[in-house]
Amino acid sequence: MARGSRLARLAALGLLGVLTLTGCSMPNNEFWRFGWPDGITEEATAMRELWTGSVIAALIVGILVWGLILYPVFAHRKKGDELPKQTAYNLPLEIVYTIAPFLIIAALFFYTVVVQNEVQERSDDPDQTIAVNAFKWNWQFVYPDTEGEDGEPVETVGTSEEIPILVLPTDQTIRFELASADVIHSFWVPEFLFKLDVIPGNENGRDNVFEVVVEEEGAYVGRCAELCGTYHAYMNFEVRAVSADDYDAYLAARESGLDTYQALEEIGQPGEATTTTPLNLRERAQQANGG
Ligand SMILES: [Cu+2]
Repeated sequence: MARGSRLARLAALGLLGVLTLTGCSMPNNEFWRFGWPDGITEEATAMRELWTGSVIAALIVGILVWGLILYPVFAHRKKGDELPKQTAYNLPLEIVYTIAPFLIIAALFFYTVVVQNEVQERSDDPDQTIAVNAFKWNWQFVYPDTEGEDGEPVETVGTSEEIPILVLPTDQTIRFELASADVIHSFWVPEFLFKLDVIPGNENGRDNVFEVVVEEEGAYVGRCAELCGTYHAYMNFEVRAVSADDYDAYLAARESGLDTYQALEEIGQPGEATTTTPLNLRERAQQANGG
């Protein structure tokens, strides 16, 4: 009985540790990420913290279990020919190790749902809304709240010669409204640690919408993550995350008639994509043929 309640206390302590550890913010470095990739959005941070917390919780449980295995292995080695005291049926102990896994699962489930809701959350009034149109085989990015010289919203379209650059502001809520002109594509920015299928049509109330807050300026590659046809590999794009001021300046430059390249140069950014290049099939073929 005494041992049973001690174990129960230990289990409760472990669970408390899990709760506290997943509750506070986690250090972000190679070690504490435990192999998790480093993202650039608030949502990615929440996912990383969930991962770090889960690994720490797993390690706590693991160390407890390893200890419970190794202790009797060494403490109860054969001491003589006399048969040790035989025991069976410790009800409190059995209740503890039946309930403990459920408590662990409940804690992991709870924090997973919290983070999932945060990742999928949609604000009532996002700071920016961007329409992303996927088509065979490239992307069009439209800024619906803007008006270019031709009276149409500012947009950037990729071609086989040009990687489309999606300019985004940091520290603002950005809503992406994805649409496909033909087949299923998938909008994927690896550094967001997030991708969303772009399914044509909005039947059954389906919509392809998500939001992020980008925390770090920089250039990040984006890809189509759904094999959508022959030239699927053409569908690379680039996210260029800039400060809010630069973002406004970029849109103003676009509204005054500059193209994507010129407007980026205008705000001191490279006009062309820096993370990926257009897929040149002829060049690839020549390389494959050794010339
Ligand atoms: Cu695609």
